Amino acid sequence: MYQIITEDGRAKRAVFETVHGTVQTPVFMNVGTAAAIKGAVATTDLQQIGTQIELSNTYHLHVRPGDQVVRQLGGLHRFMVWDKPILTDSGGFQVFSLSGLRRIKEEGVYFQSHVDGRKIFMGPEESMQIQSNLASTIAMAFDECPSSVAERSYIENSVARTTRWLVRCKEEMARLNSLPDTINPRQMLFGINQGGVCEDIRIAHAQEISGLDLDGYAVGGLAVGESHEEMYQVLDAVVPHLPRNKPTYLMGVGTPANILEAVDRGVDFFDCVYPSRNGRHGHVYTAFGKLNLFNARYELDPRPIEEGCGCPACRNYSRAYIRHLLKAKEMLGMRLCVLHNLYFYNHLMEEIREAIEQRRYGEYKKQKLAGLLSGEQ
Ligand code: PRF
Ligand code: ZN
Repeated sequence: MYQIITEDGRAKRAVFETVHGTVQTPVFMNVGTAAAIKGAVATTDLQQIGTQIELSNTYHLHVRPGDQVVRQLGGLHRFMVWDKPILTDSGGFQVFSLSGLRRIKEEGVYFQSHVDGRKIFMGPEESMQIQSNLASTIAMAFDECPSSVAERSYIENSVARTTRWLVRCKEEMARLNSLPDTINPRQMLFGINQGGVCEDIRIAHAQEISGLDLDGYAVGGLAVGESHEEMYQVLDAVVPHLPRNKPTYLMGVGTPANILEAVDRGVDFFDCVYPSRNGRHGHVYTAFGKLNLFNARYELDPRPIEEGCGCPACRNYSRAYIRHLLKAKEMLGMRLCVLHNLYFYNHLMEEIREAIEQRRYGEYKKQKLAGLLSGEQ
């Protein structure tokens, strides 16, 4: 159940209730693709950095260790020891971004595993079955994310097929949820809007899928090479055509600035590899922009990554020490940077929620963006 608490312009502050607990939105989902947050971050760490919901991938877990293995161990929550909500992405996008050889047909996608090259078929039913075995809180519909340079005619055909796949996902999910041995019989399904940067296709698709009464709606196919301005224009056009009384999820986005702008356009769920990926490379977020801790200027810097930050890295360690760990390729260096970055994103969302509640989101966004762009300290 999704309930809006406060609206400020188009920004929404809401609560989303699931079988695994309540999510306060807007929220940033921490990415644990293969049932682990990269950078040696344990689920016990997530409790400390304010993570509300974790995201894993159908495709990766199907390939390794196999969704049947996860199912036999009681589902993803028990497997990775995380009792809060988990969203699983459907595999569609990962098939397109990871697998070299693939063939898209009406029934689904034929492709080769990026791990061992074995042939795999995945369609809407397979994706739902895998996600049901993983027993995530929220399953994503199986979609196609067309390339950012795809022709209009290709996008039209692709979006029409994604709609037919969505109907099949909904039917299969209902069937799986009614089976006696399903681990999470209350698994939810989010549909995914596609259409590249063609606003008319996007709007028509949004209107079509809004009628399916799903648990939430995602905007996919963005942040795949178009400009930030184009992405904001698509959000301006399409979000008003998605149900306002359901959560809206912008898939794979993005920078702190992208999130601030998207919240202002009515988005309430986000996920992105940036905080964990950047952290593994020693790039850390602050209110004044990103720092590269490999930079020589931090060699003797006794300050924490960010003054006043409550994360496990900043409460204990200096920039100089973390820089040393990174240079010495000590795993702890990466780990501390990832913990700081995830805390930064989770904390940003907390500030965003507070600003909406106090109906000062516009002013907050302006100030926050100015700080983020002000450059390295
Ligand atoms: N579809 C799915 N997952 C995704 C995307 C999509 O379009 C994107 C696009 N930014 C990220 N993750 N299923
Ligand atoms: Zn910190």
